[in-house]
Amino acid sequence: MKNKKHLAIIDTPFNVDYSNGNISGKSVINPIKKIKDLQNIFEDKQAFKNIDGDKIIYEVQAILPVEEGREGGLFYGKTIIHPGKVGNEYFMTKGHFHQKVDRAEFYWGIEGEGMLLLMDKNRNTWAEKMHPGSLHYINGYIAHRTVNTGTTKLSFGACWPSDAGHNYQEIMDNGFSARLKEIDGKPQLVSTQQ
Ligand code: M6P
Ligand code: ZN
Repeated sequence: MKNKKHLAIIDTPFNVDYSNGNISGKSVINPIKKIKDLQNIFEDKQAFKNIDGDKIIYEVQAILPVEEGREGGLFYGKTIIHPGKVGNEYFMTKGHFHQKVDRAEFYWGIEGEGMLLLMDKNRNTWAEKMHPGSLHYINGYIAHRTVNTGTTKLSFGACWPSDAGHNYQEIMDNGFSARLKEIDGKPQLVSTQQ
């Protein structure tokens, strides 16, 4: 039959549970980052060694409807960072610039309390508070890392262009210019610059 698709009503391909941001649907990928995947991310090397390498620090669910690197598409994700610290530094993501460095991204808070750490090309670093309902526009050229400063899991959503890519190397080599640590019982941004 001609024009069959034109009149079709089809099943919803993806669903989001708004109580916790969980994504379901075909081809949801679920990468997991354990402490052993996060070498050289945290400052306190001794505290890092004392944690079981298989301990899960964060988990991502993502829908990549087009091939990564292709121009014009959008990706959608949810990240859960478990609560905890390495020494006095909170659990956090690796953090990245985009490989196509001008590409932007939205993040939004779903569950828990945290901070979005942002750093520009001149290594100026600042943090935005994340909480359920917080919305964050991350401009191109800005490195971004999320930190769970609370005692429960931090969940947040993300939407980014399919050709953005991840540049982890810059952060692996030089880190951010500040770290989020618990000092006197509260989160504080501590400069790493001399
Ligand atoms: C968000 C998005 C993803 C990213 C993930 C984890 O869901 O920004 O692109 O992969 O957070 O962050 P990272 O890649 O820095 O570990
Ligand atoms: Zn990104």
